[in-house]
This record gives sequence, C-alpha cells and structure tokens, in this order.
Amino acid sequence: MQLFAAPRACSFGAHVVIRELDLPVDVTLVTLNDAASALHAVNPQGRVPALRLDDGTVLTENSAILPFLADLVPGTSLFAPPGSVERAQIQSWIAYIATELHAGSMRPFNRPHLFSADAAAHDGIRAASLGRLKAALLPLETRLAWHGFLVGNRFTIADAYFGNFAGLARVLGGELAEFEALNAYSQHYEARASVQAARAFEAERVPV
Ligand SMILES: N[C@@H](CCC(=O)N[C@@H](CS)C(=O)NCC(=O)O)C(=O)O
Repeated sequence: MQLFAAPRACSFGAHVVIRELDLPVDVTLVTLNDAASALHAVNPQGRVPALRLDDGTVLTENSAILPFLADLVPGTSLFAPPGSVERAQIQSWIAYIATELHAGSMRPFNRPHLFSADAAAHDGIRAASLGRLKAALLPLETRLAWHGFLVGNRFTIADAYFGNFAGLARVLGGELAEFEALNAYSQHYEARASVQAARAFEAERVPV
C-alpha cells in the first residue's frame, strides 16, 4: 500500500496511524498545487491523503482512509468495534473536523482566493473565517478541557487526525490564545513518538 501525503497537510493523521500501528504502508510525499506532481495520476483532484491499495484501488478522504487503516488491525485501541457507540463517536468527530473545521473555516481562512477572485475581498473572507473557525473549535475545546482525548480516555484515529489541526492554535498565536485546552492537547500530540517519527520523516524527504 502507498499513502500519498504532503508535509504538514491533513494527510498527517493517516501518516500517524501508519506509525502507531506499524503498518506496511509506503508514505510518498508530494507537492500540492502542482500539475506535474505524481499525485494527479493517483487522485485527479490533486488532493491528499490518497491511499493506493495493492490491487490499484485508490481511496481518498480522511473519513474513509483513517477507519480503513485502523481496521487493518482488528481490536486496535485506535478505533472501536463495529456497532459500538464509541466507533460512532470517533466517526462523528472525524466528520466534524473534515467539514466544519477544515473545509468550512480553515480552507477559506488559508485560501480566500478560492472564494473570491477579488483580492480586495480576501481580508474580509479571512476575518469572517476566523470567526467561523473559533466557533468550530469551541466544541473541541470544551471536550478537551475535561478529557485528554476526543473519545474515551485513549488516543484514537480522531486524535491522530485532529492533533495536526490543533497545532493551528499555536501557529495563529494570539488569535486563538483563549483555546488553552487545545494548546495543551497540541503539545501532548507533538510529544508522541509516532508524531515525532512522522514529523521527522516529512521534514527530511523531498516531495515528488
Ligand atoms: N475532504 C478531504 C480534504 C483533502 C484536502 O483538502 N487536502 C488538502 C491538504 S490539507 C489538499 O490536498 N489540498 C490541495 C488542493 O486542494 O489542491 C479530506 O478530508 O481528505
């Protein structure tokens, strides 16, 4: 299997799951927004993560790839049994992060040009997105203020995914300073062995 990922992108959660479970998956780093990148032959949308299976099938979307990887190790504490409430809660957070947080507020914040060709409108889009971002982060902050992890009392694929976004609070500094639990959670995430190994790998390799 081969995971197509980009440094520090939302594919990082899948990379961490691979490290946590020691899965036999080759991680290939690609350059985003580059039509010449090898990624386009795999995912015509040019987006990561993309997981190519041994039979050539390509899976896209974090909400599909993260559970698929975890299910390769039945009974792993990173996920929960089919039919369980915990499994639904883990999937619920992944869906929330992918839609409300990533696509709904972070994308317009980081890439306002996708939403208006008028450069004069970009500051307004970013300001509005920051408000949406804070609103989207609030349920996560509330959860993390009382619990160390998103579901139960252990690290799951939802944390593997969200931990990379949580670093945003530190990147944006003062803008998100009130999210104290998020900042602490991010520091714990970055200290995890799997995260450090994945970060080191992504820092050393040159994307293709
Ligand atoms: N809904 C997708 C979003 C994937 C996505 O937007 N990935 C970004 C990196 S964080 C990307 O590949 N961007 C390049 C582009 O949109 O051209 C998922 O959760 O897998």
